[in-house]
Amino acid sequence: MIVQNEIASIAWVGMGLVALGFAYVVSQASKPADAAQAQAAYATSNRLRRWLFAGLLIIGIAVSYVTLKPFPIPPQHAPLQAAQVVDVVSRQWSWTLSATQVKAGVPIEFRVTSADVNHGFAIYAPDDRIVIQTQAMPGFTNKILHTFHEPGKYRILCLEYCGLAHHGMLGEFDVVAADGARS
Ligand SMILES: [Cu+2]
Repeated sequence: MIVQNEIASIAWVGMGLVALGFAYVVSQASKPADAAQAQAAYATSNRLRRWLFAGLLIIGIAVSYVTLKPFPIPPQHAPLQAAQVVDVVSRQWSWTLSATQVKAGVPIEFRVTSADVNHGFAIYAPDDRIVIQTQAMPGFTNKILHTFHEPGKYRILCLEYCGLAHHGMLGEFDVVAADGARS
């Protein structure tokens, strides 16, 4: 599920509310203070702050639970039993993949390592949205598991600065429909 656009909309609404709050404070700033009103406003803001804290705490716990339950990182020290395995070796400044064509609709295990320095292995969908990423580290093999649903040409970009030609460290592979035909 792609939720970036929804999150951006929520952020814009939140920023708008904050801006409205500022505008209200500025519009009220020149009015003389009234001791009784100030006391009442202080009590109200204290009450609101307690509710806000409780609300944010509950939302934070709920969002953490819902988003971390399908934890994206699979167990690293057990076989993953994925239908396809792609070994990925990174080096300054290229990616070597054991397969450049994978099937859509079945889980694929990427085993990612590095032959020299740390790199950032990131897969981008044809619409340039990041799909999944992990570190490529010398001496370690990091496993990630992903099921592609959209056939197409996927790109690999390095997400960790790794030297002079880091920006040119690109790779690509094809995701084909499960019956083997390109769609
Ligand atoms: Cu890099």
